[in-house]
Amino acid sequence: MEKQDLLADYRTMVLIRSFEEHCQQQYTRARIGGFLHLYVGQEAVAVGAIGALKAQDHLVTHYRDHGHALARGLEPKPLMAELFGRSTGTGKGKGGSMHFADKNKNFWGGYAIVGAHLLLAMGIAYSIKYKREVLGQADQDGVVMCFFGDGATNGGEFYEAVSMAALYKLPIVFLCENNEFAMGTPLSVHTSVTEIHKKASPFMPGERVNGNDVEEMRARALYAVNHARTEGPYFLEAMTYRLRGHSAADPQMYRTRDDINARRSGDPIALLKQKLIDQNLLTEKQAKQIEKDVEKEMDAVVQFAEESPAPDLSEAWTEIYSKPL
Ligand SMILES: Cc1ncc(C[n+]2csc(CCOP(=O)(O)OP(=O)(O)O)c2C)c(N)n1
Repeated sequence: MEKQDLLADYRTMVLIRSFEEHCQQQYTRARIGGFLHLYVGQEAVAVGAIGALKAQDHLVTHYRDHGHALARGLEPKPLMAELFGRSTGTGKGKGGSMHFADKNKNFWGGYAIVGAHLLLAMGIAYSIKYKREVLGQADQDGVVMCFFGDGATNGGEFYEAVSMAALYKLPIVFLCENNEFAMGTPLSVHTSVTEIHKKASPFMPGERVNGNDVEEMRARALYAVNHARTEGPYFLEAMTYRLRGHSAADPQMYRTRDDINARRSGDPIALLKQKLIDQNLLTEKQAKQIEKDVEKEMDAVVQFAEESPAPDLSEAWTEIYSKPL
């Protein structure tokens, strides 16, 4: 990777971390309500993998979607406004944390039902192939990247999605973020096959990658995306660790503070910072400046959300169905 790319990735990861920290603060102040699943500790997965996509590619994800949205280039201000339930939000304040989306970025959400979105992603991949091969639309060369957690691979939809994607050789990358927990249940307790990529191995090629290393993540995602575009589905299992609770309301009785502290050595932002410093691409002073700049940006982001108006009452029944009742 070029110097500029790694530094840009570093900044995006710091931005995601800061966005999440501000979400936590605003949740505590009751400015944000409902469920809030933070992405702290997993930033390198989104930044590495989504950076491998082109504009015509598609992104589908689950409820832990803030990092994915920011890595896809959605602006932090309308995202924060969405969390505040304001009319300037990406979904006019009607979707909230679990339903970030932006059709201009081919970012289709943000789904709350564990595993169900794998089938939606597979359906988008099917439509791309159908348009290209049956309707003769040669410009249809997009790839779908679908994010989900390790827990999601225990549901039937997972097998339906990988099976059909393989059958039709669909242009899709299945990206499992193995953060070692499904809510409070550790990996070894919720699944008999803990090397998650092996669950998909009868259907498609795949591999386990270090999801805390943004460079490795980008390199393997580029390979996976190219494979999906030219040959068919590919499976990536990104090993990472969730440094916060499952949601903002999780008392984390299933692990100790010492358990979490022991895993801070794998913090993807600290790892990338050290790598950049070792390679003389960044100094401590420049790193501090990046953090300061991001903090300043976030203050403006929160202010924008705070000052934005609530949706008009007349909006309560609009945009619920694609064809209004
Ligand atoms: C069908 C369904 N069952 C249960 C839930 C409740 N639930 C929300 S998140 C979650 C755990 C999912 O864990 P994982 O797929 O590993 O993703 P992570 O939260 O770790 O990112 C569960 C059981 C749900 N939202 N949908």
